[in-house]
Amino acid sequence: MRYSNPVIPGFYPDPSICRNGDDYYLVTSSFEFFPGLPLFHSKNLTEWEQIGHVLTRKSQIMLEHCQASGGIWAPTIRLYKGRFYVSATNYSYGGNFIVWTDDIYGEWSDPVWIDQGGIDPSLFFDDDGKVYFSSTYDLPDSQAIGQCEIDIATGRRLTDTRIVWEGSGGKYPEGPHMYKRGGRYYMLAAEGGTEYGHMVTICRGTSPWGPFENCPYNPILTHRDTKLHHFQAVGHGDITETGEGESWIVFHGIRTSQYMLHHLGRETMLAPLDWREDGWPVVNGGNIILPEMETDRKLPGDGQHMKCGSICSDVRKDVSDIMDFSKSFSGNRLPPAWSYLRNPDPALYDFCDRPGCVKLTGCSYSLNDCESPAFIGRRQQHFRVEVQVRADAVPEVPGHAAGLTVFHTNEHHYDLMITERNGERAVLLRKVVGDMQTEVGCRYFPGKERLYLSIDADKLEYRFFAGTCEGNLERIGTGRTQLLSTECMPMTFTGCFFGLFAESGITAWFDRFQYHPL
Ligand code: 6LW
Repeated sequence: MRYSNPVIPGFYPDPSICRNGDDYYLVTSSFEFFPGLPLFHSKNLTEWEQIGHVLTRKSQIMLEHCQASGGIWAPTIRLYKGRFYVSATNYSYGGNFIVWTDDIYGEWSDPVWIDQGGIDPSLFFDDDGKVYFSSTYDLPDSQAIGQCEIDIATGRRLTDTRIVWEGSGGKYPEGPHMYKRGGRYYMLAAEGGTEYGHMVTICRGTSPWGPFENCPYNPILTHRDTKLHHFQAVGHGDITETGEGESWIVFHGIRTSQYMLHHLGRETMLAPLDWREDGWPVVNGGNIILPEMETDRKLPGDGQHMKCGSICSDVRKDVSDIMDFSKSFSGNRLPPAWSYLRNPDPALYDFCDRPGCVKLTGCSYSLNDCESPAFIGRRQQHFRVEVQVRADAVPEVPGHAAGLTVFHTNEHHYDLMITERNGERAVLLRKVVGDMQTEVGCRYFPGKERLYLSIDADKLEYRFFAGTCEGNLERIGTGRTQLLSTECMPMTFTGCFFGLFAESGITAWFDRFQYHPL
């Protein structure tokens, strides 16, 4: 069979997977975006549909004032006796926690906080009923994997946290996941840092406490020595086994736009994993991971294909959608592919005011703040894509601004905005890069007519257009993808979004949002 990677394109990093019968579930990190921890479902491992989020209430996910790439890091999802558990870190508030649900389509519990430091917490349920909690463990000059036993009902630690593995020799051993196979305990980890030296390594022992022996074939997955036009930074994996006993590994990797730059975030990928006769795993037969994967295996679920929802994950498929906000929006929740920034103020959003529209009311926070401005966005999942929206916004004072943004962090975004200049309504492009801010391409659109705002993206550039006549928009300006790349930012782990925003008291109605990959 053939399939394409990434299986979930766009900013969906640190994937973790579990199986319930013929159904697979997968979660990824979400950082400062809300709701937290996107949750996906698949029957065949290659096509994923986002069915919701794990963290949907403020009582589960505190993100107030959190800096870019603070918030929710690196989850693990596991199923035990009919109950789904997710462990993750709130890097900004409270540290490591577990939530659970008995209904994967329903609400999850409030967090149970675990008294163990570090990041990337993981759960392992042993056959004897014991539950182990592992995460990173900070040493004065290095890092290791630490583990304790917990009471899963209360989250109470039953043992001290002990160092169980120092990794295979790479920096930052992290993302631990334990599995039991053939009576042996395997600990999988990420090493090398999440950048271009990233890798997946493994060790094993006869007790969950070790001692662990390093796999002689480590790293079992890395692209640190591959050519730069291939996927880079592959690592942070989690293994699942199909009902037929075949193993697969999900992990993340990046697609660079040009030499050593990426702006779409770390994306979820998939590869077959086989167990050698000596009991060690080999990923994709030892070959590199490619956009077009070919394996002699059958898809799980008899190749059953899924109907793709609004966030179809197959990069080759046309996922263009024209969004009717009032239809897609139900019970005060955004459609799953959409996010807010930090904990949203519900007073800034109205999905019922006008049919098909979302109404955003700007507040005193702008996209530059580590706050929750009026913003909703969806991830950029393709290099080449056209995005368009129609906006009804009439600014009254100079600070009023509303429009369409390419948003990576509060310090890195390009905003095509309707604002006021010299007493008239204008559209311009505001570019914010680090501590620099510039405005270009001011065009006047007096009156109150609705305006079309559009962005045309390729690997290297975003081109911004505006106008009153859909087929005839004026060019406002351009922005390089280079300056919205993760490599230009300090310690960030996210990717670009296309978003709608409002600032400073303006009211803006948006409709006919389109995301059209080319
Ligand atoms: C995550 C760590 C990592 O906690 O990046 O790639 C960190 N791996 O395991 C942020 O996603």
